[in-house]
Amino acid sequence: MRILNDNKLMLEGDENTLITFLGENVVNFKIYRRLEPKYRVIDTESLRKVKVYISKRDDRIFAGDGRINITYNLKKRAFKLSCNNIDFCAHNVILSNKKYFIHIMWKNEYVYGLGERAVKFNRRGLRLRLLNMDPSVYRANDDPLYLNIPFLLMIGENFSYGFFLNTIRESIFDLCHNNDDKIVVESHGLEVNYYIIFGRSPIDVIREYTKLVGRAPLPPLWALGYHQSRAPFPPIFSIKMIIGGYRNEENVLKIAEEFRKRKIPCDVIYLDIDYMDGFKPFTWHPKRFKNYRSMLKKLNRMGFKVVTIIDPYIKYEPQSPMFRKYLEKNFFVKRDDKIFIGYGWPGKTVFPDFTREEVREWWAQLHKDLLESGVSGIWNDMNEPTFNVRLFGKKDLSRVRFYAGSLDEFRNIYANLMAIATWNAFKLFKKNKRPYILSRSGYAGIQKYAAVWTGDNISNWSHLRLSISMILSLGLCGLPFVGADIGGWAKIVAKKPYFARCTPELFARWIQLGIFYPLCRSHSMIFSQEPWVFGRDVENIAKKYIRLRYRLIPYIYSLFWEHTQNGMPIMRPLFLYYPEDDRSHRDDEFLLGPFMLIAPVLEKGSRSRVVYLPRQVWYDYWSMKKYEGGVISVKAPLDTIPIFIRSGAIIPTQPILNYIGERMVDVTLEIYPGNGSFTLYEDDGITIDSKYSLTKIINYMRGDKWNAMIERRRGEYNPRRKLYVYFRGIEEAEKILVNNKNIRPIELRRDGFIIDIGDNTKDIKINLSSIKLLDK
Ligand code: MIG
Repeated sequence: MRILNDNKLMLEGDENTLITFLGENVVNFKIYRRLEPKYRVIDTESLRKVKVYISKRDDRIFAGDGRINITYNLKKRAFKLSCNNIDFCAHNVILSNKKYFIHIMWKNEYVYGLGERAVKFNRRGLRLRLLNMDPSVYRANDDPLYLNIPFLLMIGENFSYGFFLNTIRESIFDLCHNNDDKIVVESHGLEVNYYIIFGRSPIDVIREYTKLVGRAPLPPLWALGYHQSRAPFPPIFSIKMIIGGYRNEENVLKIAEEFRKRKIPCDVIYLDIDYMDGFKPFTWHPKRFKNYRSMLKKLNRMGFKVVTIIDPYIKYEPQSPMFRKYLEKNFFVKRDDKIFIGYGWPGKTVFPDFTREEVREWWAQLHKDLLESGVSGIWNDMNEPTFNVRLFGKKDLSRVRFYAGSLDEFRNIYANLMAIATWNAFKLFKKNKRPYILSRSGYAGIQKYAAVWTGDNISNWSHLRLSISMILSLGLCGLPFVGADIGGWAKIVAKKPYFARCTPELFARWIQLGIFYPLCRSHSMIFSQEPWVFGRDVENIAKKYIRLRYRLIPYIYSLFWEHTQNGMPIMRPLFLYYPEDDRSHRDDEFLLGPFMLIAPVLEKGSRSRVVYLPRQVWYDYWSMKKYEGGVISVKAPLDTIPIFIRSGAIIPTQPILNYIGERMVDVTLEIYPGNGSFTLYEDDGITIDSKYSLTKIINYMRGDKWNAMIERRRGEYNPRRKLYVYFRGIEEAEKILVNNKNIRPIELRRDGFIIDIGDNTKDIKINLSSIKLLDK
């Protein structure tokens, strides 16, 4: 072994081993007979470089940077990694039959990750294949699905570590399935390339992992509002038959008006495949959407954004000169040397070959009219890619290939490449406005370009529950902006035939959970799932919760900013904060940001819930009842989802709006007894290079004194709002001092009071003395 330069080691032999130490506890291993750069997801060396030492004793080589140390056993050809004197990873690598096998010792209980999966949250005991596929409606345990990510997050007894397989190719992860103490990763090709990330806590691992693969940029603020969508019946039998969907201009406008009339906040309306002419992307139906421009204008004026679906399809039209031109340019996926013709919604279809840059540029250009006439977002579906939508008749996909290589080698990255093309379209036609792209498929890194949703779920209770672990897992894998179709999408499940219409009760439970999804979208096939279709009671429940979502926007937006800083997801499993607490390893509860614990009701007919609260003080959001942690049981009538607030929480809120940006609004900081801190992020919410402002808030209690410090706003953006502070959980305070001046609350509430602190162009110190907390 020799040192190549400061942070690289090389071990030559039958296989070459190149080890690169990257800042903050990250090590990259490249073991190869032949380097295969085109199959890597990332080629980053951008992390802080460190200096490594190396020494040899007997048949052992020791190397490291002083923090992470590697011992290589020459005889056994095995690596041992330790950090801060914790031995955290022992593994070896074997090449066999043009595949590399990485054997990792893992005796501990918890293994998370691998992206979007409908299997159990803790993956221990499973063997999983990573290849993007369209399951066309999935059920629990179907695997794989649309979106795979070769990242594992492992939680040990006093440490965590991450494993990222740096390949776009198919891989198989055996997670203690064949062997109880071993994870075996099977990777195709003559190079195996992986990163090992050490962390004291899982939060450290996520931070470093997302530094490698990239983080999601801030979304446009409106995308954090409520989204409404509906799908037509898939036109499998005849393209003339379409039912459901928002199938004409009047329909779309009607839906929009209903939201405003009923005062249910909503920002986004989706147009599914039936807005097009014969389902051809980049067309509008000449009759049903004849005046689409004026429709878009009206909607925009009412405060709605419109998102249109775009599938990776071009209808096979050999008679069209345009089509022939692109055919000649080799813009489409091939089979052997001929163009590959599959079936999409337009019928016979060809598929853009996004592995070519010219194709991505051409595809971006195709968005001109959509984006210039008032469409605000693009929804990419069928991008696994799905080559055949016919019910009967399989297409032979062997020998289908891209310019860059075979279908199997490149399909995992197809959706990312399509999203990049779409991202370029926004750059061209929306200039400095933030893109909004929603993608079904994807791979590591998709978060840099698109939000994702969990595809064709089913309107039943098991999918309500499944949505939690699916979104949590995507969050751990670096995708913060994720949602599941609220209410469930599929109504007919063909594989084991049954109907699954969303019931009023299920919708009520789903919407009260769904407002905490980072992406809050109701979508369904054929049957309406707008908040008012399930009767008065459920409409009121939906309204209550969608309004709560809008009240929480400043908090949620700040969490998206936090993701840009440290990679943290918006929706978080409890174990991120309490990794050593076995009972925090669960998927029937989760945290929204650091402060809100949500315990949804997941069973039909149930009107109460058993909740686990990690050891510390929590407040029931609704009643302000105090808990010290442990297992509790709470009432949960149909209009109530149990929510608990961590002591010391600081939650910035705003008034209810019909849509984001409707008017300027003030911000109220809801502060709970205890110690905590939070940073409020604000900007214009729309432009990529917006100026921004940061406000740090610190909350602390000492004896009968409660203090809060709202620091001077930093940054160049002037949010032009006032700040209020709502102290919750307090009965009275003898004195309220704001920067040493006595003031009075502007409003008294049952469970606290609100004070006006104006603006924070200067530091603001609030001192409450001789306080009496609510005693519940
Ligand atoms: O199966 O465009 O996941 O959200 O409504 C049909 C029609 C194809 C699948 C998507 C779904 C969408 C539907 N599409």
